[in-house]
Amino acid sequence: MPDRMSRRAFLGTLGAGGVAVALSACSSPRPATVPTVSSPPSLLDLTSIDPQTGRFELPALSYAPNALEPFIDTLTMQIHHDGHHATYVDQLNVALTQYPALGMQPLEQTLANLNAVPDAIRTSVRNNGGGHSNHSLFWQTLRPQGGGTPAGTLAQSIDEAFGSFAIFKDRFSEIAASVFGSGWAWLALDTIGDLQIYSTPNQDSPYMYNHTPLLGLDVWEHAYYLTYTNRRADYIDAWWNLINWSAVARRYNQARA
Ligand code: MN3
Repeated sequence: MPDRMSRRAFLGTLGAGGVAVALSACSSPRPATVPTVSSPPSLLDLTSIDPQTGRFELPALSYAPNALEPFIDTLTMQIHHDGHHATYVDQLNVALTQYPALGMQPLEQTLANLNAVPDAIRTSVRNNGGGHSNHSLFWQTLRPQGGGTPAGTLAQSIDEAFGSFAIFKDRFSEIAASVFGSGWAWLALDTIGDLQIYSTPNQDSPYMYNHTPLLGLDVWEHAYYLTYTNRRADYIDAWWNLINWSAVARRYNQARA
């Protein structure tokens, strides 16, 4: 598969050091050299800095912690948002205290240029900044009574890229199930505006590849263990019932605008 090889090589040149497995979105062959495009998709900001304190903030959930029952239980939501996510934000702020200029720029820009982050805090920014960004998207793309299928341009693009929504769903679930250890599965827009499904380890983010994440599934055990114990596949199946497809489509349209 020359396309897959070229993409892996391409990702490697970006130097973020991740081991994301980029899967070809479709079977059509693409030239080995990625053509230059006039307007790559924009990296949409997910996080914001409190102007009063100059620090990154934990975003509030737009629904109650029990609103995603029975698919994600209340205690998991509380621990995940108020505990895990809050800790990523706190640790990111600690890392950035000695580098105020870095703390002023959008986190997504920092993640996209990790090599420019000082050695002393690069790992912390990667893990905690990635964690903050990833979880910020995760909450936004869930909603009570979610699920179903996307509509509009996103639906068309998923059909074109993967063949059908059903194939996309199967492939995404497979990738999520096969993450070894802790990590994420993603639907992201790559640098030439194609949809890609792949996984990242730990808290690595699609922004590290200059990709725009549209939908991410957290498959760390902390995301599901209380209800699902070791049955990650059941959690993945349940998560499809919560997806806020209009939020995903909005990001897709904004990134391509
Ligand atoms: Mn998590």
